[in-house]
Amino acid sequence: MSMEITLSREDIVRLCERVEGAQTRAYAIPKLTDEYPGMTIGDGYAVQLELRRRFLARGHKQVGWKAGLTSKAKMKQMGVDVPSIGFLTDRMARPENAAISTADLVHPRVECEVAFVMKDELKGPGCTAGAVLAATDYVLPAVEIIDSRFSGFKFDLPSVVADNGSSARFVGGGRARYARDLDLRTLGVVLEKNGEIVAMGASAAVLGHPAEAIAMLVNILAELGESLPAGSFVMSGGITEAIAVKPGDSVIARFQELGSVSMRFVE
Ligand code: OOG
Ligand code: MG
Repeated sequence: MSMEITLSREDIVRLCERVEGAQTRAYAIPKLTDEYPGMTIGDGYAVQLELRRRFLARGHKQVGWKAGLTSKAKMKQMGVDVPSIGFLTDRMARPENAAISTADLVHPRVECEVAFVMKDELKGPGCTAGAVLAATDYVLPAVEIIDSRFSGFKFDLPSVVADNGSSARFVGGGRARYARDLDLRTLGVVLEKNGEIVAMGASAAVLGHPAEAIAMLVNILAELGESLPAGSFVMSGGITEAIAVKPGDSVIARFQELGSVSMRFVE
C-alpha cells in the first residue's frame, strides 16, 4: 500500500476540521473525494493523524486501535476491498449493558468483533499472526458501534480512513480468555436485535484468522512510522455485516467460548 501524501498541509487541516465537525456535532457530510477526487490513502491517514492529534490535545486518551473492512461481508457491504485502521479513545468506550445515546450519532450500526489486549509491543513491517498471538495477553468479545459521517454511509477508502474508519463507540465484555485456550479461527457469533437473529458468522471471516487482521494493522502502523504499544486494546474487524440501530433497540452479541456483549440504544 502506498502512503504517498498529495494534499497540502492546509487541505489536510481543512478536511480534518470538516470531519471533526461532523463527528463532534453528528451530521452527515459528502465523502471527501467528491471535492478531492485525487485524494490517496496516504492523504486519508494524514487527515486521521491530524484528527488524533487534536483529540489527544483536548485530553482524550488513546486506548488502542481497530482494524476495519477485514471480512468479505464488510468489504461487500461497503464496496471497499482493502482493510483500514483507526484509533480508539477512552471517550468511545461504553460499559457492557450500557444505554447508548444515539443523539450524538448520525446513523449508527453495530458489528461483532474479537478484541485483543496486548502484553508486548509489536512493530512491523513483517508482523505475522504468530507474532501477534505471542504478544497477546488475552482476547475478549466486543461490539463496535460504527457511524460513518458520510451521507448514506457511502464512501471510498481515502474518505473512510480520514473519518477514522467510522469509529464511534465500542463495548468490550463477555469473558476474557487466553488465545492459546481457543481456536480463534472457528469461533461462531450470533448477533440479535430485539430478540431476533440479524447476523451470524465465524471468526475465520476476518482474513482467515483475526490475528491476521492485527498483524495487518501493525504493518500499516509501520508504514505510518508507528508501533502497537503494550497494553493496547485492538479490535480485529467486523465478522458479519453491520446492522443499523435506533433508539429502543436492544442488541446482544453471543460469542462461542467468549460469552456475550449486550447494550441498548436510547435517544
Ligand atoms: C468502515 C469501518 C469498518 C469493520 O469492522 O469492518 C469496520 C465502515 O464500515 O464504515 O469497523
Ligand atoms: Mg469495526
